[in-house]
Amino acid sequence: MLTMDMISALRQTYGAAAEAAQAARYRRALDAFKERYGPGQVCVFHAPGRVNLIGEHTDYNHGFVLPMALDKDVLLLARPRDDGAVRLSNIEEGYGDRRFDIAQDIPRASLGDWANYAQGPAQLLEQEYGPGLSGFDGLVDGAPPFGVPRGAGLSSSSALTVATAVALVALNDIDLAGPELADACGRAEWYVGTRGGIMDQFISILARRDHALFLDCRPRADGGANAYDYRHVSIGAGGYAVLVVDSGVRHHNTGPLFNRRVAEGRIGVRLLQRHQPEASITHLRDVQVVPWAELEPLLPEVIHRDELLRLGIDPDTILDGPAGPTSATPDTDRFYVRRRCRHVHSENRRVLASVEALEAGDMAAFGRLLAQAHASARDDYEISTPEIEALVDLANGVPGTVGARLTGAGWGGCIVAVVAQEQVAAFAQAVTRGYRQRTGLTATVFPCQSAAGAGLVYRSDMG
Ligand code: NG1
Repeated sequence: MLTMDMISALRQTYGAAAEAAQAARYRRALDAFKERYGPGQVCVFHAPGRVNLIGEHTDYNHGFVLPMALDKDVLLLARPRDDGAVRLSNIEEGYGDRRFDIAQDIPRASLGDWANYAQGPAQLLEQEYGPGLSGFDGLVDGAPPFGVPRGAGLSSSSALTVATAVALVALNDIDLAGPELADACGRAEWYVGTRGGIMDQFISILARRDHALFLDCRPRADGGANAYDYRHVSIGAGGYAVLVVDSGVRHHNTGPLFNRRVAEGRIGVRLLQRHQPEASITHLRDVQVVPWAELEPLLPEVIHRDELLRLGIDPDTILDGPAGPTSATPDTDRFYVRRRCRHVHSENRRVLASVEALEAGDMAAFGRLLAQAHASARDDYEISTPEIEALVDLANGVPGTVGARLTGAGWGGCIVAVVAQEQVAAFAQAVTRGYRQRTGLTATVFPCQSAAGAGLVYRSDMG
């Protein structure tokens, strides 16, 4: 039985139009929980995935991003335990059950195992807010069509990390919320082996319906390590839809490729430091105000490992922490420093210009920036694929498309397109049909209707 409380919680989280479908989904999840763990109280937490409008691979360089939360999310149903154990089931078959004990050093499950996304936040919270956190019995529901598509650059992994963190924080009465919680979740996710930034965790936690989040990923010097500048930017006014098109292509094990890009940015920083030791450059962000023409000559197009070692820069240790490139970088000796840094430098400027364009209602200008961002991600960051190129090309060919670009880490996954509202149906038809003709694959188009940020949705007393 769903109570009025639940209906109103669902409306607040997903909007009135989605209420009935979400109610059925929640009912199924609650039934599955009861079947697995028996009757009693249970809390339902949710954490949304996201689509990034612009600002790709800028977050870990302390740059700017503009993501938007999806209404696709991960649910975590949890019942507190008296001990520090966490038992996890998944509503989808094939995931298997997991169990771990919360500790300051939780042994990692094998690479890619879904338990790691829960173990990461559990370990970090125990280190920083323990000792002695209580665990829970949990059921995860990320099943389609409501769940975040996995491995598609829509941040399904961060959604699970964030859902686990909000559950542990709530069940243990930890005083941690907002940007501080998002920052902790960002660090917690390094546990899985990629050295990503904070974008995904921030948007999942701070999302506001029908708004994107303009986030400066550099912690503010004056406000402690967890103070960030951000503001919500209204999207959707003026008759435009944000559409996500999933290519259906998944590139597994992108961790090494991802970490490689992080390392190339850091090598760029180290080379710039050598030229300007007095400038205290710690991230590419520090040279954002310097015109690119001045920076370019200081950064080699490609630099070999031997040369780096000769300069006292060890690429094997440049990613401090658990997942250095020794363990996770493809074995190649070349680092493409100039073009990677050029992407980050130009992308940050595009994010700032995008916020200005959106706030001025200038969709044509925003569309041009999306196109430039795509070209930069493809040519300079080299993260596109033939399937993504086909989708962007098809999207640009539909009348009413303002702009389109790959979104997320890359190497497969999705594109995001901004399309005039009255062209949405025509867009979906033209793009899916064209994609099938060109590649033989099936693309899925869905609108980004942002849900509210992560947290407790509902507490149920199941008899
Ligand atoms: P996805 O697309 O979810 O793999 C990754 C990083 C982000 C950001 C983007 C690229 C994690 C958890 N996420 O996201 O921080 O760097 O790539 O813009 O590492």
